Amino acid sequence: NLRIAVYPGSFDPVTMGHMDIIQRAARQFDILIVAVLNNSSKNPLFTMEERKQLLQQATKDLPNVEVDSFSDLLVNYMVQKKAHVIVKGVRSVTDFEYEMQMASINHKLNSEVETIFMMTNPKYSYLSSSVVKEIARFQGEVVDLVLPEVEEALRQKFAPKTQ
Ligand code: COD
Repeated sequence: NLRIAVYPGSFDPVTMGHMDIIQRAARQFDILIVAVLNNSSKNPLFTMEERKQLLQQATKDLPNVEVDSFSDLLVNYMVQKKAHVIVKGVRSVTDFEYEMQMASINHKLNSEVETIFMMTNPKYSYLSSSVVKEIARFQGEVVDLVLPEVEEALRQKFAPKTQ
């Protein structure tokens, strides 16, 4: 019986904060599926394909980590993947309140699914994809906040348009 966990998110783009959770969660389960939400209501900077590709590069040395996407309710996706554990990262009280509500709803929808929380690495407690995008938009330094491939991808997204 494999212990399969899902780490869901937008990953727009993947940050060192996400990577820290991925590495730690991968040690706790047989298989960790990093699942990118295909959310039509959000307006992502990176396409689904780009977000998945960046995650695949970032996790290529972690043999028990898979990258996938979902557009369904998370609990339905969990059943489809035969996964029982949702992994969430918590940075703050604000994260906690939001995540607690999500965990309660998900438990109500499917009581076999367990949500576990991993505390952020204090090094990355301030770090989010939004912060990274904001800095990169204005040509600021994102070294140490994201992997080099992501830095390059951000540079290309925000490169001044040439005629
Ligand atoms: N340190 C630690 N954890 C972090 C850090 C950091 N620096 N940065 C982000 N995280 C954690 C977040 O807390 C989150 O757990 C995860 O990493 C992903 O973060 P994001 O920002 O990429 O993704 P979100 O928060 O936009 O993802 C939201 C979900 C996709 C998980 C959520 O919307 C969802 O499950 N949707 C599916 C529909 C559904 O089933 N909804 C629930 C019932 S209403």
